[in-house]
Amino acid sequence: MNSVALITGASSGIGQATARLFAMKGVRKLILCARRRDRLEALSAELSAYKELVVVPIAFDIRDHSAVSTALEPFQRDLDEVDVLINNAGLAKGFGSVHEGNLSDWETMIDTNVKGLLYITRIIAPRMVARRSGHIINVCSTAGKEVYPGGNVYCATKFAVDALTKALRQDLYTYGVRVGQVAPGHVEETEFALTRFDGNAERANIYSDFQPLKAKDVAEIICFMVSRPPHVNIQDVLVMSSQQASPSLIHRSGRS
Ligand code: 8X3
Repeated sequence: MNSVALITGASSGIGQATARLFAMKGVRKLILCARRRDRLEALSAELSAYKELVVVPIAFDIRDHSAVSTALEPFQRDLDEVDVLINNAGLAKGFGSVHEGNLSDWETMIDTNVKGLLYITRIIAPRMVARRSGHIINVCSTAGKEVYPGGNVYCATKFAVDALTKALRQDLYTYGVRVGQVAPGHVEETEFALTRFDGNAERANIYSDFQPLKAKDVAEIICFMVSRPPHVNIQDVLVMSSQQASPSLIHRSGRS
């Protein structure tokens, strides 16, 4: 994989696992974006073990359009080179009914999961169109396929991601730019549950009685998608652990 990849939400979970796997697979340059500079720098230091790899860590809050533009401004030449964009940044906040919902949580999810994805895509996609090549992978969710009680706004943002993947595919396929998504169910080794339950470790303890996917499982799928020959576009991969059959059907029979 002699490519240049940009990954959002690279400081943890699926983004971090994808960065590690891409590094191992020999990508030429990794542009790692996330909010937390210290974590990005730690990951960059770890990946500096790959001598041929150039790592460009860029810290910004994807929810803030002007922060996105300002942070990316000095990196125009790196951005011009991006062959693979992984729109991974996303989160869930809250797990209640709409009539009791928290507006600030809604805004955080909509701004990150939908608007943030659009801001980055609007910057990278025209460069891919100009080069007539590139590959965009969005990280969707089973929550983008089916709603479940308490999921409401999070599900709505992931339904939006699902729609944007389809729309981008239609917009870009005649320009040689591939578009696809992976829609995972429960994934451990991420901050998903802790963020959803506002740092409450007890409530976030939702993986103790079944084996969910691991971040690396999803990274491997992303890696497979982007390493297909140029005539192959994998548009959508819905993936859950063996013990999960839908967002709310989980066989809590113990961990493997
Ligand atoms: C993560 C999966 O089911 O908690 O997107 O929404 S779920």
